[in-house]
Amino acid sequence: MTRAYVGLGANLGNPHRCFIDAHDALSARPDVEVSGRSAIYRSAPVGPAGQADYLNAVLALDTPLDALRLLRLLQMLENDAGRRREVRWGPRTLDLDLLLFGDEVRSEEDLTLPHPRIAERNFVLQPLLDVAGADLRLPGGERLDELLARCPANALQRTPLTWEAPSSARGGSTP
Ligand code: A4P
Ligand code: MG
Repeated sequence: MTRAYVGLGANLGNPHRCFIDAHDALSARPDVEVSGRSAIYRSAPVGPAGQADYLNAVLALDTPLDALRLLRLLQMLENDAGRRREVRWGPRTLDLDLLLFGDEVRSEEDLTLPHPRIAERNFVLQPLLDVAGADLRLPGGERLDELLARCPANALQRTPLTWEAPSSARGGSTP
């Protein structure tokens, strides 16, 4: 079993719904256990101007899959959410980045671990810290809280959104 951390980002369509669907799809898999969920944050877009704000969050997963198989699964879930790859860093219905996969370090085009932009992004570091705790170190030895302290301050706001669908989206109130 390997502990992996997955970053979620979305700013098109219904980002909250996409987060819940991805979470539920991962939870339903026999080869993935969702072992931690961050708060859901709203963040100012990094990349091309004129995009809507993003929702960002992080899930901790325990899995017997290897890193590439997990990445393929995440890409399948992105496609299920209607993801189109058009503009780099452009708007998206759902982006699932493999942030960390145990202590694995690799730098192939297909899969770079840790994810190369973790340290530059407070919308990744803050939710990662929520689930992993400040003591988690990257394979290079850096502590999350130290990385966050040095990270550029990009507007980031914790939302009250949860990983459960609002009752109106479940088709009615429960008794
Ligand atoms: N790839 C390599 N390593 C990884 C990894 N660790 N996890 C490859 C996931 N994918 C990895 O990804 C491009 C290629 O990276 C894939 O073929 C994969 O095999 P993509 O998801 O198709 O394209 P992308 O997401 O547009 O590019 P990229 O470089 O992953 O963008 P980022 O870094 O994810 O940035 N602003 C805010 N506020 N919040 C956001 O979440 N996200 C982005 C996207 C830009 N601005 C944002 C946010
Ligand atoms: Mg990506």
